[in-house]
Amino acid sequence: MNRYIWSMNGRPLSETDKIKISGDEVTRITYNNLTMMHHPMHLHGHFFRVINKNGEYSPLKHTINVPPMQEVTIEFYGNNGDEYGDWFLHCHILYHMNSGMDRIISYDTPRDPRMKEHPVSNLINETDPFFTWSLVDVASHMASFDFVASNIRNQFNVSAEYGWNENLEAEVTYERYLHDNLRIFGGVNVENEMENHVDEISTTAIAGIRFLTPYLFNLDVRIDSKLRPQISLSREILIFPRTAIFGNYEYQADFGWVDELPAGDHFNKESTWSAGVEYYLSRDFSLMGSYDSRFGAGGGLSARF
Ligand SMILES: [Cu+2]
Repeated sequence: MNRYIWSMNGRPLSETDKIKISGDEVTRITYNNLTMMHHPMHLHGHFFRVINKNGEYSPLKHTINVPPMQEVTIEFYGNNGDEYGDWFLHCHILYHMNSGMDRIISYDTPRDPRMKEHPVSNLINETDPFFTWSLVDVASHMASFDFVASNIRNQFNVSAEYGWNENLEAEVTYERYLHDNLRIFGGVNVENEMENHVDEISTTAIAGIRFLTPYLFNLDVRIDSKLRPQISLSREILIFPRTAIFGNYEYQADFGWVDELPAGDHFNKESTWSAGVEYYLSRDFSLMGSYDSRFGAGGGLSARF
């Protein structure tokens, strides 16, 4: 599952200032839709002219659909100086609106005093909510749990995997989005020290970067508090309408900088990988089968909520 964010000029409402306009001038806005979806753009409190080939007979509208990869230009004149204060401009697909595809158009006049109870910050907060989602896998070889809470810039992750052969890994991280695809993270990782035994648990602090690469690979580069660098790469690909394959590869190097390595070793490595297939039964449930180098092979059920 992925985050869901919409913006205008690459910026969601919560990261912009008002667009200042003057009631004495014609304001012209050109929408360039570089997405593959329609965006019906609505401006509150105005009828604007849609500039098209009809010249003087250009239609007056309060909402104009901007089709994928099309350009639409509108203009308006502050209703001949009658308008003042702040006006909301937004995509009328409500889940685009709620995730940042909006602006506030503001005349160079005082705000309407009746709007005192409704500061702009309320509106902005409404377009930057936290969304949460979870995933539970229960299979013959392992069980896992993932939880994500995310708004535009911040994300909290909890994940845990337990193999019935007594292998465990759990992680809590906070991520900060620097860019759509790049974030820095820090947190805590818990893992069993010895293979197939959970009586010795190692807890480390971790920090690194996560990057969604071209072709949608999830790259995770990190170092832990025992100064062990680790890189991992994962990807899920939908190969049929309800069938996806997925894989994950993880490589950790240990140069013995903090914990001494056994018997005079100077270098230790640990690589783990998994690969599997998932069949979507419904929005909430999937059948899955996978092989994991720690847990072995098995199959089971995934639930999303
Ligand atoms: Cu939209």
